[in-house]
Amino acid sequence: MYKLYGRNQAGSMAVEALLAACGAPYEVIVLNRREDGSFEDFFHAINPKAEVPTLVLPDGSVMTESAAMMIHIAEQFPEAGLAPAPREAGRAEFLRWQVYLAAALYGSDLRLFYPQKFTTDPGGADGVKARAAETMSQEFAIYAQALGERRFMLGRLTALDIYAAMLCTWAPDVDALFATHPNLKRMYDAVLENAAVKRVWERNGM
Ligand SMILES: N[C@@H](CCC(=O)N[C@@H](CS)C(=O)NCC(=O)O)C(=O)O
Repeated sequence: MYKLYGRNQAGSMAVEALLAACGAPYEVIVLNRREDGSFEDFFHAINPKAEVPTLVLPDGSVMTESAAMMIHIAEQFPEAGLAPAPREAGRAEFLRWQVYLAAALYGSDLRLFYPQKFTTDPGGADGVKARAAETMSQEFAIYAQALGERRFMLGRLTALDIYAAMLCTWAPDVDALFATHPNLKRMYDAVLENAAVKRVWERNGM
């Protein structure tokens, strides 16, 4: 049984959706923040960075980093076909974009939503936020250009598209994002055609 620590609509949403789409046995522990914004003490003991998603694997070991989880889970359930196998065509592209989304776009999202964490200057948060929004639009544009006319980045639904769909929901103006990049909207809608993903989106209050 996988145990996923998450928060609704946060980075755990894509991991939860992938577990569901793979038919994996899992439970979700939805964390709430304390008044000061921090998570409860017990969670710090599981993940010293106290970030969601945090995944406890069936063998009891703890995994952090959402991109690694997406790759690992998809590999554990090859019959679900949600990632190309290591020697299959598209594997390099899969890894490239999965890491790109996590390192670039997720990073920009964090700077946008938690700007104060990225500066020691008490008046610096607005600048961090403004630059993060600019960077994020460039990063979405690069992803959209690579997607081109395809419904899914690799031609069929993979973990990558589920993760990309989650990131779209974090854009400061989702309607504007989709108006600028209709192919991202097409990809997003196609991801949500998966019944398991849709159920998880709904459970997350989307
Ligand atoms: N690199 C990590 C980033 C995880 C992360 O920063 N998650 C955010 C929510 S999306 C978080 O838990 N931040 C701390 C907080 O909310 O207090 C990953 O990809 O899993």
